[in-house]
Amino acid sequence: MTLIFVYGTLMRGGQNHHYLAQQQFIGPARTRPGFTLYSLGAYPGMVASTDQQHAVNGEIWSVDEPTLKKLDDLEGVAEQLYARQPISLAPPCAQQTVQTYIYLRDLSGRPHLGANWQSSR
Ligand code: PCA
Repeated sequence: MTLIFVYGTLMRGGQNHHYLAQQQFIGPARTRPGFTLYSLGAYPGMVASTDQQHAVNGEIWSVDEPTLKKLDDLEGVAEQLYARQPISLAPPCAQQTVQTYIYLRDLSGRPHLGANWQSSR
C-alpha cells in the first residue's frame, strides 16, 4: 500500500474520484507551507511556492499497487506532466510518508488558486 496526498480531481466529489472508489480514505490533510495550486482549466497543478505562507489542502488515501499504476497513467507521469514524489504534510500528519503529484509544466498565464481546488470551482 502507498499513501498518497490528493488535492484535485481525485478528491471526494472530484471528476476522477472513481479511481479511488475501492481504496481506503485516511483523512483530510494539509501540506507544510511552501506549496500552492494553479488552475490548468479542468484540473489543478500543485507546485512548490517560494511564498512560505502558502499550503495546500487535500486528502490522504491508501492505494494498492494496481491503483497507483492507474493514477500514474492518469496524471501523465511518463509524459512528465506530473511527477509523483514525497511531500511533507503539516501536523498532525507530519510523520506520515506520503506521495503526491507535482505539476511539471509551464504555469505562465495560469490562474493562481492558492490552497484549495474545490472551493475555486
Ligand atoms: N489530480 C491529482 C493531481 C491533480 C489532479 O487533478 C490530484 O487530485 O491530486
